Amino acid sequence: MGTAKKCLLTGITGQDGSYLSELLLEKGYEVHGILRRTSTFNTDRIDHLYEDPHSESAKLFLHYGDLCDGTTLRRILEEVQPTEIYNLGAQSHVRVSFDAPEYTVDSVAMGTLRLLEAVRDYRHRTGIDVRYYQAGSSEMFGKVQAVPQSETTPFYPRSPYACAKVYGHWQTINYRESYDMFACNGILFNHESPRRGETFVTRKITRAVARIVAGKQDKIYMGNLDSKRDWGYAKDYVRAMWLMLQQDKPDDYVVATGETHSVEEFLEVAFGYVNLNWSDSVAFDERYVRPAEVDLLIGDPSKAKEKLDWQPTISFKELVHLMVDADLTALGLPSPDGEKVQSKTNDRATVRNANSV
Ligand code: NDP
Ligand code: GDR
Repeated sequence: MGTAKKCLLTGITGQDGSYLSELLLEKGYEVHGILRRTSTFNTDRIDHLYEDPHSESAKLFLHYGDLCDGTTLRRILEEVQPTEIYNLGAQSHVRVSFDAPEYTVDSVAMGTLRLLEAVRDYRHRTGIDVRYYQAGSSEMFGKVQAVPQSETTPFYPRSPYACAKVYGHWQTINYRESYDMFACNGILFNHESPRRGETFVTRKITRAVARIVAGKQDKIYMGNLDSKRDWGYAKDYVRAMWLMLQQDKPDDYVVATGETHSVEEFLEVAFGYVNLNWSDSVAFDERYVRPAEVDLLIGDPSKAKEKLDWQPTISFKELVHLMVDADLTALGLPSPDGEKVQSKTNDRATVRNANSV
């Protein structure tokens, strides 16, 4: 390992972890990621970045660990000695958090606390001025208190996941204020991509569109189509994470597009792109309805625009098209007119067997 700036990511195998790793490698960082041990490989989103660690040119290194295991987090910090830490790891599915609340809260809330405590001690012992990013979520706004939602809008979380994220948010502020730690909260609104997990609504839809075109599926079962989300492109959003840690002072930022669309609108654009009518293929299944819903999210990204000089580069329609294109391409099908969008992003779909989405 050389003298490059070192960063450590939890959640490196997830959607955001993969895009952030790409960005940090491009910027010359040595990237270290925490990987959960699983019985099958879970690294498909980062395989294209991985090189044999014995190679001189290797810049990406993986370490087995878990946010539920504080001892290992401490050991990895000591080993890696990073100057930037991005806490992206989480049981991140809102619907699943109602089924598995204890585990969700352990990984999301307690996991954040374990990591912050480990960082605090590591910083104290080594004197390294480490910078910390906390992956906060628009889900924290939950039940609408104001429109659009900004850094000053009160939280009203509506799921075990969102409650856990609120805890992580406030602990991050507490560590910043109590220990003078460079710690930032990103309050990120939904961001999507061809690497989005197959059980989140956008990817579930674009994957189904491609499979319906391919004749592999005829129906898609869904829950509430009325909720509205502020959907952006994940590659844009990881840039904002990095920018937060490059500022003179730590702060909290909303990252969003400032536009909102319903799930039904997403269906319309995705099915319309391949000349299909969504209502011919969509059926209702109660299992996808949440005990409490978040009806309307729309972010105000003014602060990120002004202070970070950040803005989104992909529109809602482009995002939907690029995701459908990527899912069509993954099945060997041509895209309707996606050349344009795909060449803008050069993004490909992660392909896995997901039978129960
Ligand atoms: P993903 O679900 O795609 O990835 C989650 C990552 O966390 C995976 O690498 C997963 O590992 C890892 N992970 C899960 N449980 C643990 C654990 N106990 N210990 C360590 N790692 C764990 O999420 P995204 O990439 O979409 O999101 C990244 C972060 O940003 C998450 O914290 C999410 O809650 C938050 N967020 C996401 C938004 C979005 O729209 N995408 C918006 C706002 C916030 P494995 O691959 O093994 O499952
Ligand atoms: P969300 O994303 O809960 O906003 O959390 P998701 O894509 O799961 O749901 C968005 C909206 O779509 C509705 N919906 C369905 N959702 C899923 N998953 N499956 C369905 O079949 C379906 N039918 C309708 C939902 O009810 C909801 O209103 C995501 C995650 O990435 C979080 O980790 C992150 O913090 C927030 O975004 C910001």
